[in-house]
Amino acid sequence: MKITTEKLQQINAIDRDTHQDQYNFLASALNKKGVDSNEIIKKLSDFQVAIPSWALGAGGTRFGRFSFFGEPSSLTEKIEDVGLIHGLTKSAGAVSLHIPWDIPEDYKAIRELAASLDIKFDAVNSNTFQDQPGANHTYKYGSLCNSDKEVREQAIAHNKEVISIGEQLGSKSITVWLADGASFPGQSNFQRSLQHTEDSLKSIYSVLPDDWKMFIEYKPYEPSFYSTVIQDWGTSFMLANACGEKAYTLVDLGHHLPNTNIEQIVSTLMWKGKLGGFHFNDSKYGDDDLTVGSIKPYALFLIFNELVYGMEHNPQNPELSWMIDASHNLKDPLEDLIQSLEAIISTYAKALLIDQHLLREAQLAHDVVKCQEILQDAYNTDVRPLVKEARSRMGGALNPLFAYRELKIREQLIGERGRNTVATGL
Ligand SMILES: [Mn+2]
Repeated sequence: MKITTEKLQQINAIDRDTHQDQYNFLASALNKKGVDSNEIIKKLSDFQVAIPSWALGAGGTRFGRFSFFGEPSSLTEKIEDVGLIHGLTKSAGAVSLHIPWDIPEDYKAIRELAASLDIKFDAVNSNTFQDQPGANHTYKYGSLCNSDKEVREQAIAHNKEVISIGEQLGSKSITVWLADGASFPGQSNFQRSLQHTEDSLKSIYSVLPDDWKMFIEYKPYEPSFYSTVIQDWGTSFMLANACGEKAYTLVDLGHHLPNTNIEQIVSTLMWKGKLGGFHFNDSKYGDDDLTVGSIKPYALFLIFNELVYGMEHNPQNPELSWMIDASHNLKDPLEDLIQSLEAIISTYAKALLIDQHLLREAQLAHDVVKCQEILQDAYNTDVRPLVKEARSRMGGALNPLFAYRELKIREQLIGERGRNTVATGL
């Protein structure tokens, strides 16, 4: 299905007057503080977040998976779903494919479909955390870190193939996340595992096209419960440096132990010019993959503060690759993604409102109270009219979730695809 401009405008008309009043009020209040709302709107409009192809169906837990009706059952349908989200939000202009779940059968047709929906191909993701049917070797005891050379070579060859698939789509980066690790003390030798991983990553890096980046993702535990080879940002940073200038660290919000100061990690990496990718989600306990902003919205704001600071002050750091990496077990995946996008753009808007000049003065004066006031003044601003205005100017929905339900998108998808379709993924 496709969303027609006419239908969307009819739905936007319901809230148009109220929105206009609220936007005028906020723009005027910001103007008095010396903030140009048009500049903020421009930045919000430019902020595009990739949707991973595995997030369009219902996810599961290790106990079970309950399908959501009308799930996309092919890569074409997945890209169409991203097109629906992008059509409403205007902030999901990219898709991140997972190989081998999403190998295109017809590259030209897939490229054309994505282009027609204004969707780019963001990072491609390799998968060495599962064994594929017919594979010669198992990843049960690790992939790039494995003590068996033949296993490592199979995993390296897969990553190289993922790069070549990405090249045919116009992708410019590969994300490597490894499940490699050990669940019991003594199971493996830390130094040998790390050495193998570094050598394997260097081999993958050696075929990376000049205009590509390699993102190395870290995670402290799970699926291994004693040690993970790439456990933290320091290990990822070290490996990225060993590979070369096109290799970067990727921060996934859920891949930290409780209470880790993620904003400080972000800041350090950007200062060193080594933050390449960023995965959004939220968590209460571990890698919970919950809707962005649903548990710790203030923590997200503090992270965005450092991202905004880095984007303005660290030209040594490249443009970041943004992606939502969440799993939807209970909600309609498309509604959940819309909620995540709303949280991301709103929090970005709040971070853009932080008066960095005043903050610096307060920091230099050691006025700790004022520093906190400056941050919380921005955080407590209701930025929703700014976000709505940005979306509306780009031709999106004033209220994407309301429009999604008014348009009866899920009902139409079930009508087209049937109730019992199942998307590939975990
Ligand atoms: Mn991730």
